[in-house]
Amino acid sequence: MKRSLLVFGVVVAAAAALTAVAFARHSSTLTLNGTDGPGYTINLKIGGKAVSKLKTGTYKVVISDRAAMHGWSLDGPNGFAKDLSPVPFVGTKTVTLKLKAGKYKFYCPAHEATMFGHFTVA
Ligand SMILES: [Cu+2]
Repeated sequence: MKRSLLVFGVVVAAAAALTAVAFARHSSTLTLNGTDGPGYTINLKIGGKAVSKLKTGTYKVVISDRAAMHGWSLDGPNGFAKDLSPVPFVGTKTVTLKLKAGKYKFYCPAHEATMFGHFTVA
């Protein structure tokens, strides 16, 4: 008797957890993960994959700035320009960005010629 109640409780909890995940997928904004450093590297990924195309909309952007000598900036259409993590900063910055259609370039402001990447929002 006690065991069957426990099993029932676990099943109910699992169902509740699944429901919560289903809701989260539909209601929360997608997260983009940007990094700079160590070394001369800069990236922007979504779900572990390099970002190349995104749909227009609102995104949570989490930048992991791993080097004081590097930063993480983003340029886009119509004069869009955001310095998400300045050069001396090391740590994590989180911002919410509304991305409109166009071409975007992320780069390190100190080494823009070699540390950059592009993606398109459509
Ligand atoms: Cu740099």
